[in-house]
Amino acid sequence: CVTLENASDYPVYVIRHPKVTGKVAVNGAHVMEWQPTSQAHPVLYLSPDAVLERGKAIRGGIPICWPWFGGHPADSTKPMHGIARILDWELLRVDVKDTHVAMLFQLKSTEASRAHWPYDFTCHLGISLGEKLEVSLMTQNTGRESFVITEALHTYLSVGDISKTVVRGLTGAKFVDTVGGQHTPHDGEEAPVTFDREVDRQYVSTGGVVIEDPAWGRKLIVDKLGSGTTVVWNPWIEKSKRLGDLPDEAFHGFLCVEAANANESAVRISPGAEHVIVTTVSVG
Ligand code: TA6
Repeated sequence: CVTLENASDYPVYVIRHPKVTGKVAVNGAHVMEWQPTSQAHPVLYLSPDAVLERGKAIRGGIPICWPWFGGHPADSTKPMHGIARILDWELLRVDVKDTHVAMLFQLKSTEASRAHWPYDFTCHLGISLGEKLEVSLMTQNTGRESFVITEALHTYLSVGDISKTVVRGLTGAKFVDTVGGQHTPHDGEEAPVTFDREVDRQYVSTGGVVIEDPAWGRKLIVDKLGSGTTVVWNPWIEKSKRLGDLPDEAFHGFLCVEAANANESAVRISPGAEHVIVTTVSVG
């Protein structure tokens, strides 16, 4: 049901279960694929041009952005979206149930991580793959000084046609528009989120969203816990052209809806304390 495949020194756990198929890369404990067998269309989006190399982020699935979201707050030479998605995690356990497969990965601070971020931590990533996908990221401060993190479970979702897709659940929520490197605060809008250009918004919101995909006649429901920020992103054509691991026209078929903690939702974790952020994805 869960086998480790290691083509060209890139280990990936492959899940084949009556209810679900999936792939989780050791690099970044990255959920690359999750597909309920009940679904004709893909649910997570994975770029056909994704680069599968250790130490590099994968374009698609669910990148773990941690311990910072976006650029490093003080040093632009550090990796975009932190270090968790480019380090190898250790698989601690697998549980195969009739309805789902559960996996638990661990990342502990090392000399390599301290070179980028000078704190001691243990992270656990719990993944449940079934009709519903659940991903929970636990951060434990194992050091002697508090630290502050920003984070995102950066979920790429497949849709039939982005120009017909509508995201509901963020009405009235304040947001920061970060298109083109700006960081412009906006008051909430009454209209749902639609797409006719690049969208890159960090909403102040603790609730879930519903993604209506009329082209494929289905809804995707993203819920979350422990998250004060919801990020909605579609690169549209110009940014897609600039991303070497994404086909130019791929923007028509995906969006990102991310359970995050960014901006004012940054999380301070005291020595010995833990913090958990959870996202779930299901098909309506
Ligand atoms: O979550 C949205 C975002 O911050 C966008 O600004 C875009 O940069 C995206 O993440 C992808 O980032 P990446 O480093 O994975 O190319």
